[in-house]
Amino acid sequence: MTHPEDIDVISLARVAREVATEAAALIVDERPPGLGVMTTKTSAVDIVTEMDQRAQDLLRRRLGERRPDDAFLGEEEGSSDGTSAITWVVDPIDGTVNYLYGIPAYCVSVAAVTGDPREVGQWRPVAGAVVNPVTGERFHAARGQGAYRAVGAGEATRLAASGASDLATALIGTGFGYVAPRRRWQADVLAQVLPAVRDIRRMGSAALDLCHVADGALDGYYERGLNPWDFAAGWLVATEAGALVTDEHGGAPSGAMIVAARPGLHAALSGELRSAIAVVTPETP
Ligand code: LIP
Repeated sequence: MTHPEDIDVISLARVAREVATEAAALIVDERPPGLGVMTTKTSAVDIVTEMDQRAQDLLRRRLGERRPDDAFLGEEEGSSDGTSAITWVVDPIDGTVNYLYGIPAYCVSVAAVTGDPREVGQWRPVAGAVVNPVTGERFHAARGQGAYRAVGAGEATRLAASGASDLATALIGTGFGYVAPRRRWQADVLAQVLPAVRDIRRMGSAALDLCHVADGALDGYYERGLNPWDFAAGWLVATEAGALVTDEHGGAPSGAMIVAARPGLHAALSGELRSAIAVVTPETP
């Protein structure tokens, strides 16, 4: 098995950038007129369009061509094991509801990770890219090499997360799940957090939320309910831009909670979340 220090993270980041950019072009250029919902998953509002599947099929084909020994884990059907140290964790369209409604806040997220992305705390991203085809923003990072954003044909610029440390003047991103008990709990937590911060932004894509922590458009972000493909690439982009990305106790980020901000604000936001979670009605299954 390849040791993590022997992994060529710069090459992996180039692959992530190139395949994410190709898939991002596909979902815009080949979007059919009258695009509708192809199927649903956890609820009637947890939707999949034909372009989610087509984009994932393209990502899987390209990654199979360029990295045949690696494993693949995608949001939609069709994951596979590998023989190398790398698993590609992809969200073919993060922000699917925004995509369906034509709201310009959706992206393709591609990450190369070591470890098992199905096991909390047992994996980490080593390279990743997040591409918003509407704005032309291409966020990318390789472990230990910094985080960058390029727009259109422009040069990539290095990113640095916001230096905000005061929660009361911090702009915080978050998101909501697809089933009522989870949304009720999220609303209860939000009711505690909202008075303690500058304001909240709910943009509808975790990958873009994390990239906007990296570029300073958000001071911080938190959300419960994410899957590895929602945050794998954004986790690395935010980390390489100087943010701390953990759960609210400082452990590995997971579906239970992800908190992202520079260390000072991260501590204040995590404390606020722990206090809020302690007083709200526990989430019912
Ligand atoms: C989305 C996440 C977002 C969350 C949405 C949804 P999807 O992922 O990126 O943060 O709030 O409810 O889960 O479903 O568009 O890939």
